[in-house]
Amino acid sequence: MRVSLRGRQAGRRVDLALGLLLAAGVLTGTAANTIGVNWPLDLIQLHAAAALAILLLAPWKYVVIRRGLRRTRRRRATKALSLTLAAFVLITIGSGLLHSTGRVEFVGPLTLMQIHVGAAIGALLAVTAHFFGHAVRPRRTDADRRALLRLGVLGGAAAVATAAWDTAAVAGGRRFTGSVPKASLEVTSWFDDGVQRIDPARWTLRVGSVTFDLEAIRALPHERFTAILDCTSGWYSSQDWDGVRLSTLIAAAGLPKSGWRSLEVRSTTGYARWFGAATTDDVWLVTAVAGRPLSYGHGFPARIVAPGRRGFWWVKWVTSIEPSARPPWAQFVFPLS
Ligand code: HEM
Ligand SMILES: Nc1nc2c(c(=O)[nH]1)N[C@H]1C(S)=C(S)[C@@H](COP(=O)(O)O)O[C@H]1N2
Ligand SMILES: [Mo]
Repeated sequence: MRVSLRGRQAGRRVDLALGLLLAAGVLTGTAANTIGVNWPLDLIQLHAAAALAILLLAPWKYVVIRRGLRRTRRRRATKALSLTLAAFVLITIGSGLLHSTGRVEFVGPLTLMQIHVGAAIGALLAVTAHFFGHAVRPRRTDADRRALLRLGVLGGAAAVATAAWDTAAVAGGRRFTGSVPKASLEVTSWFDDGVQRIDPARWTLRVGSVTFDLEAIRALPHERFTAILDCTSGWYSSQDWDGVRLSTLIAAAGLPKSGWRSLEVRSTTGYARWFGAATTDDVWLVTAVAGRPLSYGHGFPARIVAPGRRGFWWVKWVTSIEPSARPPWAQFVFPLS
């Protein structure tokens, strides 16, 4: 009796720790995939440490799961859900570790990162359902000294495991975002935008009340600069771009200096992002990469280059740039289309 009670208590604590680690994985993963500038703290290493701590706890969880599966009282649906959850978590961690080696990028039609994030979302849904089945409520006694000591040991072991993984297996040249380097850009869409083959003679760009054709845009003062496109699908590439600062563009269009909070940059596909009024010096409308006009796939005739921001900000096939009353934070972190 006493033994089983203690066993169950331990199982509860393992579940609690696993739940927190999973949440930490989702938070650090999402942050690493949103943020384009380096932080003093390495998000991908924290992310890896959370995942490796889950693996370190797995043997204990395995014992708990086996006991649960043997219990005939427990409903089939509950058991199926537990196994689904375990599968999602293992796929998430496995695909993350595999991607970090830089050896595999695609599995069939999907990128490894799509599988990674998809499985993580699956795990999140399963853990929510699981929680409604049997909620783990933290108790004050969970945080006794021995438990905290164990947590410290787990943290230390996870840090050692992360450092070991980093030196033994991780691909060279990775950015702080976890992305691996590529010599040239890869034609990429956020979701399902197809490549647009725009006729340069018919393309126009609307900026406020002024409409530019391609010749007028090319006549604006261009600068050459280097910037890294870092896609959330897990690669990055440094390129030389020729473009016009948005501040120059809106001055040429005679846009009023105030009365708007962001520039709504929209693609012919409907894809849009809002750039804060204070950032127009650091965001570019570019017409060429590596000294040559953009190809159709990379946004011909004009696209955004936003140094320090992730690829999903770099709107391709731009056809309108309009002042907007929307503050830039009032958009979803990731594009919705
Ligand atoms: C929406 C949620 C998540 C996002 C957006 C995300 C994103 C990322 C990114 C950007 C990387 C870097 C790619 C690379 O290492 O090459 C990564 C790696 C990784 N992820 Fe996630 N992740 C998420 C959830 C999770 C969860 C829940 C776990 C674990 C339970 C996990 C485990 C890992 C592991 C083990 C790596 C490899 C870390 C390394 O050694 O570099 N991820 N993830
Ligand atoms: N119109 C439009 N622009 C877009 C996207 C999109 O789906 N539609 N995807 C973005 C994403 S996620 C990335 S990483 C870059 C990829 O640019 P590339 O195809 O030139 O490599 O374009 C961005 N611009
Ligand atoms: Mo991307």
